[in-house]
Amino acid sequence: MLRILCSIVAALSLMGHASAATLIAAGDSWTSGYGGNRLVDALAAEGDHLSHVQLNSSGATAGDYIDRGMLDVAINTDAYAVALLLGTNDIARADNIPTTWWNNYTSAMTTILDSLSDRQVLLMTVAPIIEPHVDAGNTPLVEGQMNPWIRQQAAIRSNVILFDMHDELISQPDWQSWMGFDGIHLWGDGAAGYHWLAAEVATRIDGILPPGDANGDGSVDNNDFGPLAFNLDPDVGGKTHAQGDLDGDGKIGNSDFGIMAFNFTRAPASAAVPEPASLALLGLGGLALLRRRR
Ligand SMILES: [Ca+2]
Ligand SMILES: [Ca+2]
Repeated sequence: MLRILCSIVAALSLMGHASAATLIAAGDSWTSGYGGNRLVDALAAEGDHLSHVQLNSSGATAGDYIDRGMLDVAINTDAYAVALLLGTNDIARADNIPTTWWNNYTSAMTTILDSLSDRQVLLMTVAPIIEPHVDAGNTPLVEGQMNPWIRQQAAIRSNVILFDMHDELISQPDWQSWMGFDGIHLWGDGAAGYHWLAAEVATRIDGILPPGDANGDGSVDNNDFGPLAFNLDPDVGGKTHAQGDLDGDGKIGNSDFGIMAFNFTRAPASAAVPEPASLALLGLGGLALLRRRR
C-alpha cells in the first residue's frame, strides 16, 4: 500500500516545477571561485535544495557585477529563498577600503538587495582574515567596513535574516585550523570550514522556509510530499530536510508527516484551498504510516 502510494505521489511531484533556494555568490574568489563553489558542493552533500548563481569570477571589482549583466541573474532568479554571500575579502586586507571601490561595492550590493525585496534572504557576513596575511598595522581579525555594513543592511530590511558567519566562525574551537594557507579561504583541514558553513547555511535556509516546505519553493504541496513519502521510515536516521525530515531529528516519521499535513498547500503569498484529492492522499499516507509503526 505504501509503495503504491509513494509511486503515485512521486509521479505527481514530477508534474510540478519547483523553484529551489538559491545561493548567490557576489564577490571575488572567496565567494565565487572558492567559497561559492565549495559551499555548493558541501551543501549538495548535506542534501539541501540549493542551486547556485555565480555573479562574478575571481579578481573583478564590485562595480563589474552590474556592468557585466550579472545583476540580471540575481534579479531573474525565481527562487523563494536566497542566500547571499557578499564577500570580497582581499580588499579587507587593508585598514581602509579605497573610497571608489567601497562606493561601487555598496551600490552594487544595495541594488542586489533591493531586487530581492520580495524574497526571503539569508545575508552572511564575511570570514575573517588571519595573520600574517593582513597588511602591516592592521588588526589580526579584520572586519573593516564590510561586515558592519552587511549587519546594518540586515537590520533595516524586513525580508533579510542575518547569518553573522564571521562571529559564528570565530566562536568555533578549531576555526583557525579551517583556514587555508592564504589566510582567507576555508579550505584548510579537509575543507572542514566549508562543511561547517554548509551545515549552518542549510539549517538557516530550512528555518526561513514555510513549515513543511521540504523542497524550498515557498509552498507545501505534492512536490514536498513525494520525497517524504518516498523516504518514509521512522527507524532510519541521517535523513535531510529536502528528503522530508521537517522537524530536524534526522528521521522521517509521524512528526514530519504531521508538520506537512498541517501546512499542506499553504503558500505565504496566497490563501490556497487544499485540493480534496491531495488531502485524500495525505490521509492515506498517514494511515499507512500508522500501520507501519504497529
Ligand atoms: Ca515546496
Ligand atoms: Ca523527522
